[in-house]
Amino acid sequence: MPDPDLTTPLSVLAQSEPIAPLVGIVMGSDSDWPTMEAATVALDEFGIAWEADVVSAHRMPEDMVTYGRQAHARGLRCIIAGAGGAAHLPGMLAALTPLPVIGVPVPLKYLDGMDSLLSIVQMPAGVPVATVSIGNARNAGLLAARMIAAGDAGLTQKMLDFQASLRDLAMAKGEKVRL
Ligand code: RP5
Repeated sequence: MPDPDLTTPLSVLAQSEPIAPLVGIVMGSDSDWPTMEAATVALDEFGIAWEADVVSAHRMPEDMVTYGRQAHARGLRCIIAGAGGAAHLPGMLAALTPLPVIGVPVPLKYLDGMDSLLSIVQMPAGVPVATVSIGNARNAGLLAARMIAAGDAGLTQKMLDFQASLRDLAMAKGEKVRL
């Protein structure tokens, strides 16, 4: 049961329906939101409650520490963290929380997101971040859904149905090129 003193996040940029969020989505800047929003779409498809906010590792380090320290006690089950450039947010949160952290490398104007990718993926042993491909916040949302679905028969069935729909889609694409 989450501590009632810790049930309110620092602030909220956006959130799903007002029930206790299971997934916390944070990003270094509101300029990351157009990329990160795809995670919320994926979570909505599975009916998983989320919250989203800007928690910058470099511009608001103390708030980042508070977010990371409180996330578990607030009832979150997973954190999705996106950042661009020198993208330290996912790794720092992984150091602060026992929750699984999924990192989203946000592509910026220069270097095509390779800087973000390498900043997030090269974590030292002992502090894991599950890094998705550059800009792929949808996969971050789907991976979070799989984590939440583990041990939940209803959500697992939804994931199986979703995977079957991917096969149907791929088969339909094949029809277009098959003789
Ligand atoms: C990073 O710096 C943020 O995650 C963002 O991707 C990037 C640029 O931020 P803004 O200058 O647009 O606020 O920390």
